[in-house]
Amino acid sequence: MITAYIALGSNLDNPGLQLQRAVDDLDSVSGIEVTGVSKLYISKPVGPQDQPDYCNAAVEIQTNLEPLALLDATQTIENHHGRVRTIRWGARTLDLDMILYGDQVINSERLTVPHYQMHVRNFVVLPLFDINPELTLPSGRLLTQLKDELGNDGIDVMAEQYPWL
Ligand code: ROI
Repeated sequence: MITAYIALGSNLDNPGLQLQRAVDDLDSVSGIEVTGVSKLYISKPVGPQDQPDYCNAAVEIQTNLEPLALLDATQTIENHHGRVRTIRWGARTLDLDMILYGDQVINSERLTVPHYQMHVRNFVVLPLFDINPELTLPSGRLLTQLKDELGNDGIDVMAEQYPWL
């Protein structure tokens, strides 16, 4: 079993509910067990500003799926939530980003782990910190240090305890 972390984001079609359903969807995949859920956050869009605010969260999972099989599973769930890939950095019903997969570093055509922008996104780092404040990245960096650097600009807690809604 590998411990992995997945970041969740949505800013369309009842974002909080999209994320809550996505947690259940992940847990119901054979080979995935959700073992930790962050608080639910609301955050200002990073990138194009002409889109709604986001809901963000993260989950910890135990999985026996290989990285690309896990990616397939998350993309299937995104598609079931009506995800349509249009413009880069545009609004979306559901985004599931594999942030960490054990302590593996992966650079393949389909997958980059750790997520290449996690260290500049407080909407990823704060939820991870809720679940595991002791987390160390494969690079040796401490999550707590990243969190202190990034601060709380543009992000607020919407709900503390899962189920959030
Ligand atoms: N901005 C916020 N606040 N939250 C996200 O999940 C998010 N996801 C994205 C982009 C468009 C970069 N901006 C975001 O993909």
